[in-house]
Amino acid sequence: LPALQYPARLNCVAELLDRHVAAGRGGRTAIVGDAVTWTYADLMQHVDRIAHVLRSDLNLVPGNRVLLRGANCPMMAAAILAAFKAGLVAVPTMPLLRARELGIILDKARVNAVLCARPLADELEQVAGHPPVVYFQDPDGLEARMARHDAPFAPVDTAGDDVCLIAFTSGTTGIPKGTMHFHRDILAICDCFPRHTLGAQADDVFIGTPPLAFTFGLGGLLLFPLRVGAAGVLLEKPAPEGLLAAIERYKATVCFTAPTFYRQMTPLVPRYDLRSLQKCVSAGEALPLATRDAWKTATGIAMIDGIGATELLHIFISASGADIRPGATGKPVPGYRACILDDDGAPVGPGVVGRLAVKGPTGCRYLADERQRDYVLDGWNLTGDSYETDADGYFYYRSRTDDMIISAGYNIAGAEVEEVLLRHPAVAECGVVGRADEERGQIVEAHVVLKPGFEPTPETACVLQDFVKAQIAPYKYPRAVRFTDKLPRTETGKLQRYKLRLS
Ligand code: 3UK
Repeated sequence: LPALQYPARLNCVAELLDRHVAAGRGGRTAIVGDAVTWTYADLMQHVDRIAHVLRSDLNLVPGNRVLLRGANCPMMAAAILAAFKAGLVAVPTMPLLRARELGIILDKARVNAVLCARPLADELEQVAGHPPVVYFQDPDGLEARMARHDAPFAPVDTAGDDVCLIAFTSGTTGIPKGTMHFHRDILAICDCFPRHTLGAQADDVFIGTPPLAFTFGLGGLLLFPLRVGAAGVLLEKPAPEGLLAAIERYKATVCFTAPTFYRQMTPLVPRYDLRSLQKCVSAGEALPLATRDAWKTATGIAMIDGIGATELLHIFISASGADIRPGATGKPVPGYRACILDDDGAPVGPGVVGRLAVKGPTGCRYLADERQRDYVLDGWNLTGDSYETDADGYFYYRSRTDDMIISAGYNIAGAEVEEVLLRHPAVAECGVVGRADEERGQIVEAHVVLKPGFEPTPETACVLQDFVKAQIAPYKYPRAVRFTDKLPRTETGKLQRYKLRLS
C-alpha cells in the first residue's frame, strides 16, 4: 500500500495550486469553462482575491463555514479553493436544491456566509434569516469586490487534520447528512484512485457531469487534475450531446459520469470524434454489463467502474485499466482495505453476500448525526451496501443493504434484475423495486422506459418477463412491469428507488 504521509501543518491548496505556480507551471491550463479558460496563474489569482473578500470584506475567521452555490464553472471552483486556502470550511451545495433543503444545510452546518451564483439566488432568498450573501456572475457582486484586492494571499497555516469541507450526501432518501473532511483527506483521495488506478498525468484533460458539490465531481473534475498539474473541463449544463461535443472540442482524455449518462451517450457516439478519450470512469450506482458492453462497442473503451461514497470522499473499490472482471466492481483501490461482514460483524469468505466494510486514509465523520455509530465500527466504514467477493478477491455489488427485495423467502437484488432487463433491445432504462404483497411479502416490480419504436403493451411486458426468466433464476422475474417515460433520478444520476416504491 502507498504510504500516505502528510505534514502535520498542511493547507491542501498550497499543494494543489501554489506549488505548480511556484514551479513555473503557471502558464499551463488549469480550468476550462463554458466561457473562459484559466491557467494555473489565473486560477491562483482568482482564488487569492476571493480569499481576501472572505477574510477582509466578510470578516470570516479560520474555522468559519461558507456555503457555496453555483453550476459547475471556474468561479465555483475558485470559490471552493478560496475557502480551503483561507482556512475556512467549504459547504458546496447542489444547484437544484430547494429552499427547504438549503435551510436544513444552513442550519446544520452553522453557515457564516454564502457565495452564490446570481442565477441560483431564488431558492436561497426564500430561506428566512439566511447568513450574509455575496453573489457572483453579478457585476456589482463578488467580481467587483475581487477587483479591489490584488495582493497575493498566503495559504492559512492549517493543520492537516483541520476540517476544510463539509460535503452533504446527495440524499436518495430522507434529509441530507453532512460529512466532514480534512485538508489531508483532500490530498489522500488524489493520491489513491487517480494515481494508482487511472495513472493520471499532467497532459490529461478531465471532463464529466457530476456537480462540484458532489464529491465524485469535486475530485474528478477539480482536485485530481490539479494534483498532477492537468486541466479540468467544467460544463454548466451537462447534457449527453454537450458532453460528447466537449470531449471532442477539448480533446478530453478522462471522463467521469454515472451509468445512466453513458447509456444516453452511447447511441450518439458515432457523430463525434472521441479519439482523445482514454479512460471512462463510472460511479454513483452499479454499472450494468449491458451498459459496459455497449460503450465498449461504440468507443472501444473498457469502462472503469468505481464505488465511492460521500462519507469516504471518493472511490475506494474499482476496476483498473488492464484488470476488469465483468460483473465485478473491482478490487480495493491501493490505500484502502475492504471486507464483507455478516450481520454479527464477523468476516465472511468468498461467495457469501454480506455488508461491505472499508478502511483507508479517508473515512466517515458525520456532522452532528447519531448515525456515526452505525457507519463506523472499529475504524471500518459500513457503507450500507451488500457485496460479495470471489476466490480471486474481486468485489461484486449486490444491492443497497436496505433495498434487498424479499419475496416468498427469497433475497433478490434489484440491480441483478435491472442488469438483465437492460440487455433486452427494447429497454432504455429500468428500475426494479420490491412492492408489498399479501401473499409473498414483496413482489419484484420493474419500472421500464422503452426505447423508441417499442410499445408499452401487456405483450411487451410478457416478453420482458420471459426474457428475465430465461436468463436468471425464474423466481427473480418481475411479476409486475410498469412502463414510464422517465425514472426519478437525483441530480447525480442515481435512481431514487423510494420514489418508485411510492409511485
Ligand atoms: C452507491 C455504487 C454500485 C453505493 C460517490 C464516487 O456515489 C457516491 O457517493 P454517494 O454518497 O453514494 C454512495 C453510495 O452510492 N454507489 C456508488 N458508486 C457505485 N453502487 N456501484 C458503484 N460503482 O450504494 C454507495 O454506498 O452519493 C461515488 C465518488 C464519490 C462519491 N461521493
